[in-house]
Amino acid sequence: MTPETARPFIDIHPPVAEALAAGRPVVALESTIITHGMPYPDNGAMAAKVERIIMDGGAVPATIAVIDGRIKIGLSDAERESLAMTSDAMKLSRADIGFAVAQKRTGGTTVAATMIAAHIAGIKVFATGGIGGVHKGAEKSFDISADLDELARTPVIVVSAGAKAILDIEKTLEVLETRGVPVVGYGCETMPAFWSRQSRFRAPLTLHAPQDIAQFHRTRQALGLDGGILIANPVPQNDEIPADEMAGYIGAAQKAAETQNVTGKAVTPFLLGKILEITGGRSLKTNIALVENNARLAAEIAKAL
Ligand code: PSU
Ligand code: MN
Repeated sequence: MTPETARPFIDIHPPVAEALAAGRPVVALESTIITHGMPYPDNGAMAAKVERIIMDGGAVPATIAVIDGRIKIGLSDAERESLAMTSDAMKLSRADIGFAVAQKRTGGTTVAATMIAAHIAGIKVFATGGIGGVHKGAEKSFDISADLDELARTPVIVVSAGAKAILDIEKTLEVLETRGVPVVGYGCETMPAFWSRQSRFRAPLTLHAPQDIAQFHRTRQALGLDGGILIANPVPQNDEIPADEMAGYIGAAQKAAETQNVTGKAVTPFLLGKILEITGGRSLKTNIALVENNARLAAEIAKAL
């Protein structure tokens, strides 16, 4: 897709269009987290709150989704709430966003598809929870998220709490390095692990200020280096579930996925749902807190750009 040929398929929400035209800061938000990442009504409440945080941070939020075949850059409150209630929405990545447009379907965009749409619209910063990555056992299943390839090719700064800890973080970091994706720990030397502030792995790079992230992005652009930057922003201390405690829950969820033969696109939503169930909702609280924390930082980066 190029901006020119894609334009007929895209609706830019008026406040987002105005901000982009005036060069004011805009932050993109994904919607698979709404359609497949959290249950109703927490998903809708989270999506509204995150938009509010970005506005309070001095930027304009643009939640991205495909609704009845239209690529939406920014949703109205009614559209966002209706998406949160849609139980049969597709999960759209690079492989299927074109299908959803052609077939006039509705779906939540993953990190990969949100990056594609954000870039077409000219949005440089995007906040999510955790990116997809290399699944545990990928040497057998070949399950590696399209998010990693997208980071390698599309120049958007993705603010995350790292890769979801259900993944093989070490292999995920290896693939990102191979594909030339910079991974920056925000204010930390250790790679965060989504629900937990720390994993067993070092953050490849570290920066301490939004201005430094903005300058890094501009420098990469000037050097003609393709692709995005992954920011790994640890969940606030008060909201974290420590990694050794999470390991047990993740192991149990993984076992359930194996027993029930869950594969492909269903794996990530299944594991997130199972962990929510096992932790009695505590993992969801942490997930919401880390998305909010990422939205705050993304607004700062968008302003610095
Ligand atoms: N972050 C969350 N919850 C989610 C996701 C991210 O806190 O549900 C979604 C993102 O949209 C990400 C997707 O792109 O999970 C990864 O799915 P997969 O592993 O199938 O590529
Ligand atoms: Mn997958």
